[in-house]
This record gives sequence, C-alpha cells and structure tokens, in this order.
Amino acid sequence: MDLVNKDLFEHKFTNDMEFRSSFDKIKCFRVLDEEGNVINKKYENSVPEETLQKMFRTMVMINEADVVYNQAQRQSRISFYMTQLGEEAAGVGSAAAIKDQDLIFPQYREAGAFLWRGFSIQQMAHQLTGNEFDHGKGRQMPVHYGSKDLNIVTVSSPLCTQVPQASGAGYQYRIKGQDRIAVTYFGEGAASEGDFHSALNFAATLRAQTLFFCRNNMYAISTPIDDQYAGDGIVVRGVAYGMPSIRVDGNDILAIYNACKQAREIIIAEKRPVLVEAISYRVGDHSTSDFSQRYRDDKEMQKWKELLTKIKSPIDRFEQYLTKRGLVTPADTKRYRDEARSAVRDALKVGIEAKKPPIDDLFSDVYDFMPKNLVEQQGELKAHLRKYGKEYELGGFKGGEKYTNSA
Ligand SMILES: Cc1ncc(C[n+]2csc(CCOP(=O)(O)OP(=O)(O)O)c2C)c(N)n1
Repeated sequence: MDLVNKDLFEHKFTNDMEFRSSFDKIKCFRVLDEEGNVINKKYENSVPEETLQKMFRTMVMINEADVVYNQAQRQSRISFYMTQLGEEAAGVGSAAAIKDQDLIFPQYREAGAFLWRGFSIQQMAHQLTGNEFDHGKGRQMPVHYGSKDLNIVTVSSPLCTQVPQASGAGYQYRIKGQDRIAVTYFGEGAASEGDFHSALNFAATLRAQTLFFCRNNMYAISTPIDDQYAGDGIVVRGVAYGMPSIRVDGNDILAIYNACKQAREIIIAEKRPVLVEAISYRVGDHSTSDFSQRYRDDKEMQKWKELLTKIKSPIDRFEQYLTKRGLVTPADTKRYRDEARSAVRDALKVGIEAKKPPIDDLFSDVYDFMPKNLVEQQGELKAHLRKYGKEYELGGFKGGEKYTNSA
C-alpha cells in the first residue's frame, strides 16, 4: 500500500512568507436543478427505474411519518420526536447507494436510511411507543432506533460517539479484506466534537473503509453555522486529513446517490475513507423539545431566504424530475401519500395499544450476569409490587396483572 504522505518529504521551497487561511471554496455537486431538470447528463440514467420509484416512495413515507409522529408527540401519545423535514434526500439517497452488508452508524435524523434498509413503519412505532415489541425494550428515548438484522447500529444521544466507532469498523473491514464499508452520519454540529477529528485522522492514516456522511443542515439546535465554524464547512476537514472529499447538494437525491456510489467504489478500490458533506436545511424544529422560532425569527430568516428559494424541497425537486420522465403522476403522489399516512397512523395505534415491556425485565441486559445489588433491587421491587400492585397501573405492562391480582 502506498504511503499516504510520501510527498511530505518533497516540499517545494519559497521566498514568500505567506499565511494561508483559505483555498477556493469547494463547489457543491449537483445532478438536478431546482426544477428537477438534469443538468449533468452523465448521470441522466444512472439509477434503475425501480430504485427511483423506491427512493420517492421512501421519501414520501418518511415525510408523512414525520408529520404524524410530530403531531402525536403534541397530543402526548409519544414523549419525544425528531423530524427530518427538508432533509429527506440525505438518508434515503445515501442508503440506496451502499450495500446491505455495509454497517450504518447513524446520528438521530437518519430515519430515511432505516426505512430504505427495510425497518418498517410498525417497528418505528414500536420504538417510539417503547412497547414490548421494541428492540430496545422501551429503554431508549424515542427515535433511537437500531436493527442488528439490518446492519444498523442503535442511535446514541451523546453527539459524535458513532463516528470513531465507524472508523474502527472500517479499519477492521480493510484488514480483513472485506467488501464491506462502515457508513456514519453526523451533523455539522457533531463535527465540532473532538471525537470527530480523532476519528477522521485514525481512519485516514489507518486506511479505514469508512464513509463519513455529514448532513450540514445549517443549525445545531439554535447554533447556526456562522457560530459553528469559520472555515469552508466540513468538507475541507476531510481534505485536511487526507481523504477524498466532496460537497453535494443535500436536496438533490441524485447528487447524493451518485456521490455515495462513487465514494463506496473509491473506499473499496483504494482502501481509504471518503467524506461527503451534504448541504441542506433543517426545516423543522430540532426536536419536539425545541421551538425554533425563538432563534429563527423574521430577521434571522431573511439571511436564509435566498438559499431556501435556491435549494427547494428535496421531495418536490425529485417529483418534478420523475414527472418529466413519466415515472410519477400527481395521482400517484396523492395515492403514495394517502397510503403512507394510513400506514403510519395504523402503526402508531398498534404501537400504543401494545403492552409495555414486562416490569420483571427492568433489570436485565445491563450486565451479562445480574450483580448482587441489582438482584436485591429487583427482589425489593417485586415484593413492593406484590404488596401494593393495585396502587399502580400495571395492567399496561406485559404480565403486570400478576401483581395487581395478587394483593
Ligand atoms: C456530547 C453532546 N453534547 C451536546 C448534546 C446536545 N445536543 C443534542 S443534538 C445537538 C445538536 C447537534 O447538531 P448537528 O450535529 O448539526 O445535527 P442536527 O441536529 O442539526 O441534525 C446538541 C448540541 C449531546 N447530545 N451530546
């Protein structure tokens, strides 16, 4: 394998004392314009028709799910939610471009990637309601999905922890010579964590088969990009660490798809990581615990007006493209939306009506063998519930009746 930095010993010398703080701004790769016209003919027929259809339906599905689940939180039917409004292309387009064996390390706004891989709307509802069918047994906050079967690591709240993990996984795939990559998603806010820099340097020097996918949506909760960094975004950091890096229009699903497909080929052929920075905009609040009008007031929004007119909704742009190709009609879109909304509402109802996980399981899975102190606490809880079970609403928990009936 070539040394990455062999030309470090071949400096050219200069008489000019020049401090450099910038290079030319890195351009943003696009396939579609705002009206869904193909501006890059090379990629005109780059995606099979059934993949295009599936991409569109998945984007519509996640968009409908976002609306219904966000409202469900407002109705106190679930405790928390995070939408991907305006960023539907990122998760779907990137997941479509990689292979099923590739291991995904998501942040928390990657529901599009989950759906693309086959995580069902019902499974999503089970997780959001924390019921007995939730893989996480109701122990995680809503939207912290995960699926071993689908090769997606569970979302974790502490920012950026997934990024060094993906460097490690990608390193393992390289040393084992596997046709497999690790893909990690993160926001431009998460990229301010120290872990991000260690992860990139580790991956670049050790040639990890890792794709770093940054969703730059201009805000990290209330922190706009102006306060987040003073350089040319995140893409230049990939270049600085010595990996092929590209900035793409995050509202153009064909740009994302083609860039990630090419990125995967580079990773496997050259055995080195790649960074993709997708530029988009977080249309919704950060989460249901946020009220973005407090910081995105009229004055602040003036700043974004021009950009938002330029980038447009990724779903609308893609729909216009598909319409021009005769692959979608307005009637199709309406049907897809109606079907998606019903499916999401039905799934939520099933999720809410299902029992919560058994109380007896509360202490399991933390350790391989339950330590003495937890055994004691479990015993105390059981004894308490046997005595006072009727005072609690235990009927909603699987097997909870045994306590309410016993007193
Ligand atoms: C280590 C750590 N610090 C702070 C937080 C609180 N926090 C949660 S999300 C978030 C913003 C992250 O923004 P970004 O990475 O850009 O992703 P986005 O929400 O915009 O998709 C912050 C600060 C956290 N979860 N973990």
